[in-house]
Amino acid sequence: GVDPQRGTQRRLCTKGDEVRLAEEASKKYGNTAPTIFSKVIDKSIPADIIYEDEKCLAFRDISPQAPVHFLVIPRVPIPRISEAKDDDAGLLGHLLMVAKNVAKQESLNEGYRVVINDGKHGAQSVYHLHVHVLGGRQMTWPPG
Ligand code: TR5
Repeated sequence: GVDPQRGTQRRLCTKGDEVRLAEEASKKYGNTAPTIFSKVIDKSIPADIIYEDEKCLAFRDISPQAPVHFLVIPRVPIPRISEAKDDDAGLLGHLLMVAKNVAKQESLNEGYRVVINDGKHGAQSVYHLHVHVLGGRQMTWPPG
């Protein structure tokens, strides 16, 4: 016979991963407005993606501030580091591990800068958490 539950189940299971992740994130973080990075994730706009896995991706910054400048972003749209939850700890650790692995892949053997901008004073412009990795030149301190 026909299981009336089955149609619903199937529809849930066949929803795109990005849609499902966005739904989960909006439950967790409130109204998570999609940003340009959602389009990078779903590949509706082009980006120079240099690494991806089931939790995150890394792509070159469109306006590089150093010879090598890439961003590591989670697939779930956490808006900013200040809104991360305790159970995001594993994911945040993963982003840093990916940052250092991709830095090695990019031959940043003499070091690099890892930056997360948060909010207005942090000069954050895209409200989808991202880890900047900059290298290939001497950095200075303090940053502007
Ligand atoms: O200022 P925060 O920390 O929010 O950094 C946002 C970064 O995203 C900046 O370094 C921008 O240059 C970068 N950005 C912005 C866009 C973009 C991008 N990197 C790659 N691809 C991008 N596309 C397609 N569109 C953007 N608006």
